[in-house]
Amino acid sequence: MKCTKCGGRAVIDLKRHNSGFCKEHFVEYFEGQIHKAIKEFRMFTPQDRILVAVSGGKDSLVLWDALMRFGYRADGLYIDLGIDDYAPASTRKVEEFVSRRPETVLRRVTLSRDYGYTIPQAASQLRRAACSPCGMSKRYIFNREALEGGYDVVCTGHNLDDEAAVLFGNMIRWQVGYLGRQFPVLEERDGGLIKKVKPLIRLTERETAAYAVLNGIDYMVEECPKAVGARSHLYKDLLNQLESRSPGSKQQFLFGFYERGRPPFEEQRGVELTPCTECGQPTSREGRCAFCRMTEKLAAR
Ligand code: Q46
Ligand code: ZN
Ligand code: ZN
Repeated sequence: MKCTKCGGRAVIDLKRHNSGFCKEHFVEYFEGQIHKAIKEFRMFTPQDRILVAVSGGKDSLVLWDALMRFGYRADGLYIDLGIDDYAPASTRKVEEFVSRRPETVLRRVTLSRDYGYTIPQAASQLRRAACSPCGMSKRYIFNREALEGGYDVVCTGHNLDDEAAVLFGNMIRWQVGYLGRQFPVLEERDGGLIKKVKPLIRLTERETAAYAVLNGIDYMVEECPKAVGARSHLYKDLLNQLESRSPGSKQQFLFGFYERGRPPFEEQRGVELTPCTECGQPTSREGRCAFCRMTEKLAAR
């Protein structure tokens, strides 16, 4: 296959765009899609201080690398979740990444040291699937670290495949509250909720992996062991089957939702936020936030 732009040898074909690219033009396409998302959804400006949530996986490391390369003021935040062998291996990937880029600033949180629990402990004590306390802990810590560090925006590495699968799951169960909030930008809210954005929203997992390999970004290939059997995998498989028969469907599904499907659900939003009486972070309930209630339960057991 030939590069659509220069006629040279293509290293990747992108059926949904009906094109193929050589290395140089794939990198140009990939970075162009990030710039386009940042602009289209008004994610941030060069003046903003950005905190990138990094896990050691390809998406977050590629995102952080690209933002620094574009000249944004982007620092990283890594949370050691204490998950079996996965956490130490992820930590090593992030440390390696940082050691090759001496100008980077990495904020680190270790759940066991800083909050007194690990995700497997929380899951077994609360008798919940690991992703439940994990998701809550990550949301809480991203916001808290961003506020304490004086950042304007938190960036996560969610891509087109992730968001299409989440949308599909929310539609299957008609989670109208979640549908209203599903967007590449969640604006800052009074009461201390920092703006959150997803600059890789126009790119797929396969494209991010290709970009990482072409740019020598070494990442954690193994997935979190707690993700095994997750419903999101089933949704991704189904959407990939659809995509292979009808290229472009996934993007139409997600971006069509942003443009035309989401507005009626958006009206469901708008709950008031008040500061948690214990930690001061914003919460939608009176009194203590969900995170403080969870950590209290863990401490009691
Ligand atoms: S890290 Fe945490 Fe994920 Fe592992 S426990 Fe679930 S939520 S799968 S992105
Ligand atoms: Zn080319
Ligand atoms: Zn709290």
